[in-house]
Amino acid sequence: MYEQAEPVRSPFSRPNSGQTSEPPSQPSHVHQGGSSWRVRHGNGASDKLQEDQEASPHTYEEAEVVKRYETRTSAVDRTYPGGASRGGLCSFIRSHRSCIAAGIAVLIAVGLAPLTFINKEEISQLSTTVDALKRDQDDMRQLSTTVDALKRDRDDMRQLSTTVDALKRDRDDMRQLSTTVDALKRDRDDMRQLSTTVDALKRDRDDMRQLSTTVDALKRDLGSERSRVTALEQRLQEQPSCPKGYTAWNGICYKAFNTLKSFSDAAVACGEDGGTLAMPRDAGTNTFLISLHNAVSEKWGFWFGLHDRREEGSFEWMDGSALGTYSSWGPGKPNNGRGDQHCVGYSAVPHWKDKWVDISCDWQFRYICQTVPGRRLQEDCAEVIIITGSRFNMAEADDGSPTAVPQNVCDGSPTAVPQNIGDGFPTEDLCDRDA
Ligand SMILES: [Ca+2]
Repeated sequence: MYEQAEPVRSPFSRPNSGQTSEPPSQPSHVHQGGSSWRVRHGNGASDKLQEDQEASPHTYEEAEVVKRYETRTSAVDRTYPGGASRGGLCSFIRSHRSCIAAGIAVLIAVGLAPLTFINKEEISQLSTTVDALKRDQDDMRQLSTTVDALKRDRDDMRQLSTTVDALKRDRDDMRQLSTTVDALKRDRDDMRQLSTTVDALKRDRDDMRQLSTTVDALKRDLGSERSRVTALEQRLQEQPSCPKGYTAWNGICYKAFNTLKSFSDAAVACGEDGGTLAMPRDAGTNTFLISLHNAVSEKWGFWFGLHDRREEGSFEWMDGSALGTYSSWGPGKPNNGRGDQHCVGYSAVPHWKDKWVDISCDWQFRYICQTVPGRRLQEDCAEVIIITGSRFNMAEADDGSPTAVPQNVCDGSPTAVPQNIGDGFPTEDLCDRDA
């Protein structure tokens, strides 16, 4: 039992224990100390034992050693019963000190030999264990370092995960933001198109305003034009028109008659229409008369109102005025051929076609008459009415309806002023020459 308890602490806590060779001291000291080490150290080490007693706690193994020692001392006491001869014992020990010491040394050597062997193995095993434990410790340290690093990595991973989550949220936010931006871009494009449309509508509105202004101006112009047209129509109705069959040219009415007459008879016929033979005093009128009579006949000549009946070579118009500077004589004309060519007309001969020629006044020619607008032909005058003392003729108006006209329009008299015809009534036919 001693060998089993001893190795637990001796190799490390007390490296020098067991190497002493001093004999044990008195059993009473050993017993009072309660430690196996005090047994081996003897009385000389009592002070040190006392320090060990105070410094080291009792252990189970030490208690066992003390118990065994007590057992031995009891046996010694029993070998020397009563202990009465303590002085004899001491003298015995002093006398046999060397022998006892030798015996104790032998005993110790015998007891420590296997212990030393066992301790070496145990030390070797413990050293191996310690090395293993040191390696384990190092491994643990490395493992701890690794764990710490892993913990840091884990923390980093957590932070990274947090960052990744934040980035994901940011990504989602960016996606939503991108979607919003796209929507805003579309809205912007729509706004631009809308703005363009609005601009176009504004231009259209401005155009409409201008158009409306133009329309208003045109309406005003139309109103004024209508008023002017109405006034012109009224003036036209008020202005006298040409007699039936006559055509107006520069305010004078002309007619080409497809009837053969001498110059004098033609002049009388024109007078019956309230006019005279035509008098082409200028080139325009002359051209108009040529077209007028050619429309009636291009194969015959036509009288017009020029003659030198009063004085040879002194041509004058029907109203007595001189020929003037304008003329349209044919080649070689006037030549007063045969000495009796005193009347003038348009020639139909190819050599003088539409030119003026002086010919005999007795020749049978067609003729052209002229009169003033408003004059009524006698055949159009139906009857005479007396209106407030004045004489009027009933005549045919332009639209064919009967109307009252001053008497002079029928006979060419210089009198007659139109009066109120509302209260007039027919009395007699003054267009009849007998009236
Ligand atoms: Ca003549």
